[in-house]
Amino acid sequence: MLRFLTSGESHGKTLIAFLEGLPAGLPVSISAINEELARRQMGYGRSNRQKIEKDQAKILSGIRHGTTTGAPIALLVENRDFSNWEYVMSVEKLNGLDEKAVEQLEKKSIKQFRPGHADLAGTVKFRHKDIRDVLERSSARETASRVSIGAICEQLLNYFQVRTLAHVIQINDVRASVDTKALSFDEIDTRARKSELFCLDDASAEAMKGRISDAWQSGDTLGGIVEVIAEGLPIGLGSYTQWDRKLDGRIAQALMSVQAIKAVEFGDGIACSAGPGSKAHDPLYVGAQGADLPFQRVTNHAGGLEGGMTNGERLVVRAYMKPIPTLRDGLDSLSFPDFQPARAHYERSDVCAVPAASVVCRAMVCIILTDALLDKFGGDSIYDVKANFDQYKEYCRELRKALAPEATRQKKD
Ligand code: EPS
Repeated sequence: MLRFLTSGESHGKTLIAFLEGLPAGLPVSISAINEELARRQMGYGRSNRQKIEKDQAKILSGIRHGTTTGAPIALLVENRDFSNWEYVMSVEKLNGLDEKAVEQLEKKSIKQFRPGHADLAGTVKFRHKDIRDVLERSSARETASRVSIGAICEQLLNYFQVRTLAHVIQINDVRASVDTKALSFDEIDTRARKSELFCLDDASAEAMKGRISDAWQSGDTLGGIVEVIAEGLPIGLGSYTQWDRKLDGRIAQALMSVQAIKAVEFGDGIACSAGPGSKAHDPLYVGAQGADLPFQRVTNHAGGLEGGMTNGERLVVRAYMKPIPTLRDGLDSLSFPDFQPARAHYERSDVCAVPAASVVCRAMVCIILTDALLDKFGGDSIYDVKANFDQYKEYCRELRKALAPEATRQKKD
């Protein structure tokens, strides 16, 4: 079983992450991790915090000479902003405060809840005396840890020719007018990587930027939709045999755990719920000789998952992000600890973090897919995993070979 944990506060000294359960012998590129961290910091509409941070993962254990050892991996990402928060985030009890410390503590104290954030429930639940104890850990800054872990997992997936990408399909009410079903993996990936907003359609991206500028002017924030795609997945990752082994459920949980994600959709799940069964499912036909799988699909409404398992088609999952709840003018709220009417607290914040969320969502999908792949093919060494994987691929090819050549039928439109 793959396990990972993160630790760290938004303005504390560092973010920490642990990853346990990778096989030994996987080559890991640190620069590939740092490239993903840099992408997470991109996107039009981010706060000035991103000018301070230059996220880099420092691997502390579990990798030697560029290769996993099978031991737990520990890594850290420094918060450069910590130098401005030394007193506020001090681990030691503060005694005999000087003027600078008193000023910093007063300036950074939070006395009003932000509706939509974890502030209210978190403060009550943990009986905190300071809302900051909630804000610091509930902040999306923590996603830098997840992206680091996801970027390591992605390298395991790539080892097995499984590729993943993410792109932005909507910001506010502007939807990219691109049908990704008609595009190859490489086309989608290349176009997303060229765009400042990771959006495939330049005209929509310009309109999205306009919406973000307007929101910034008016002190508002914007949400949107991101799509994660995975290709090259073997058939049968996940399982139908128990509720918590279902891969769609596990991916949905992982995506819903990303800050501000409020809904998840696989394939054409939402549209299909309004139509008949005859239009909702994906007819099968026999694939060409030499193909990895004997079965092909006319459509992919299921988004690559049936019965909680991969079915060999492209995995397509969308995550819906609400607008960030930290608003410049604040909503009507209550003060703490006296619960009097007050405007919500405002602290420097992003106007729109949808592009960043696409990087985080891809990382989460990579983590869950890696776990599912190791669950099916796992071994202590990458060579054991590869042997199991290759043997299963061969079994799938044999299924096709057993069919008469004339069994191949043309794909219907
Ligand atoms: C966040 C609030 C802001 C964001 C932060 C997430 O923090 P700050 O007040 O320090 O600017 O910038 O995101 C990051 C720091 C990051 O690296 O993504 C929140 O409340 O979730």
